[in-house]
Amino acid sequence: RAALAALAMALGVPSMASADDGAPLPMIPLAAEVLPGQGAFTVSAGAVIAVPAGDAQARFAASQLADMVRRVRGLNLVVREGGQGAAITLAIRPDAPVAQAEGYALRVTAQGIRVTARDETGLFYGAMTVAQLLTPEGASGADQGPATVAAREIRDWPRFSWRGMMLDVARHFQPLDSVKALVDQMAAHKLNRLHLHLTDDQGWRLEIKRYPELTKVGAWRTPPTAGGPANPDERCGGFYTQDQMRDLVAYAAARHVTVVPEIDMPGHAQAVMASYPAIGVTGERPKVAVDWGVNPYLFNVDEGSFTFIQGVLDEVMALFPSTYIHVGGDEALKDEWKASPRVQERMRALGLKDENALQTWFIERVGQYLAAHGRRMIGWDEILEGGIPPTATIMSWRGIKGAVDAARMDHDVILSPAPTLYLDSLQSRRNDEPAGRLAIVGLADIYAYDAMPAELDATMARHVLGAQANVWTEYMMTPWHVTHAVYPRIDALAEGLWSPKERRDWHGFLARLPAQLARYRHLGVDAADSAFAVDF
Ligand code: TNX
Repeated sequence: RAALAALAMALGVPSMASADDGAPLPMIPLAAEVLPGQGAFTVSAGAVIAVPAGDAQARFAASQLADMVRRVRGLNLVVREGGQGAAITLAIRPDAPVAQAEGYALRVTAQGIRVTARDETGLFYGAMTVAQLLTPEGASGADQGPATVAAREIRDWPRFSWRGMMLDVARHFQPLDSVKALVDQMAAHKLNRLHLHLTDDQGWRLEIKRYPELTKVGAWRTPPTAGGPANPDERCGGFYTQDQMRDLVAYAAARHVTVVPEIDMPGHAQAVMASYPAIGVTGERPKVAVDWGVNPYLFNVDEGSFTFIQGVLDEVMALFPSTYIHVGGDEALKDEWKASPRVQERMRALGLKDENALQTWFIERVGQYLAAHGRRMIGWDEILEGGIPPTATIMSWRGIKGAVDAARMDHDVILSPAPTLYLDSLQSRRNDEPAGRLAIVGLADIYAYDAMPAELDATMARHVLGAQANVWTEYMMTPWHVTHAVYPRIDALAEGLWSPKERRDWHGFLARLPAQLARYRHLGVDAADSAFAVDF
């Protein structure tokens, strides 16, 4: 068939050649398998997307597809349950030709477009792919009205199960609508984990009914005036009420994105101590931090602290259905623990040899609490320093060593190494680049990143759940800045986490990118052009 198609093309026989022969397949991330077909199908205004009667998730996937196509190319499609003669059909089929979880099969023939999957997530991703196939023109300008799609067959499934983004809403509070806009694009890119960094020295961002001071006090700080000391007359900050968070979790779940909450401990906890000083080691009440870096405040290790933590986690678990709950564990300076006779006494009573071991004990205690409630604990790789907590999944940010070590000890791991997957890194040396960490991480750097550490053999490799990019927001005071940091680097990330390694092709990716940049333009997403700047 492929040979025939090539022959037809050579002879210039239009009916047999694909409508877009030679044009890049307008999809990111690229599908696992694509086979050419014959002919093409045109989707015109009013065309029907049919979904099975009573399948609300399929209906939602279809409406998301229709929404994207309407917003990007002004083409109105109609979603209908059941029925014959639809242009596009979406259906769950136990015998769909792709068996992998989250996978789908998509067939374009001269008669129409058909997506089948064995699970609803796969069906949703198939719908997202159809939306991309219907919006292929990129910068050509011929991007409105009916869309013609070449016949082909796509079989697609993810390389990794954890395809994530972390958003730090603690350093600068991010409005709910911006978070939802990020979820929209994550879903369109087949990313499925939104890790929310909800607490830090500079703010506590989640309403906890049992501890109201966390948001009355801990969510607010005096902003530093530009270049000068903090301005004591102003407040900056914010938090999500539990109703708002439930709304976000449901919004994300509908788009097959799991929101993973992080409550950072025992360090990065100054906002906790500003709200409830008794939870800290010294009992002193600091102000919510106004500057960045690593601050000294630590949780105490007595029963009062665990009562507090368990009370918080009870509400967190009620809000977030995620199996994984992140408990931080990064950058906890041990000075306060070292200086406290009571902490030292506890350490000795527990038979722990040093403060790192105490941190492991502390984190494991929290992990046990989560495990008793059917959840799993994630911690940053610092929690390995005192021996690995038995219940931990490790998120490795200081390079990949933590992940490699933990996988060898039979623990699951997620990679997010700095600086490559740190989207607070600058994208270029251009002088209009907004402020960020000094490393330069352009689009090509993210594209070149492979989440599977070469050090791991096949048995260890199964512990690598995947990876995520982290958006730390010390420098990002506005939603615009987050947008600039995320797009289009999210495209490189998504392809790295979804597409098979053998399909990785930088030039092919660049050829597929203009269509995506055009989608961003139509959707009002202000993607950074500096991601393409040549470094010199
Ligand atoms: C390190 S990564 C941190 C964050 C900062 C980030 C800045 C990690 C677990 N801790 O607190 O925001 O660097 O890039």
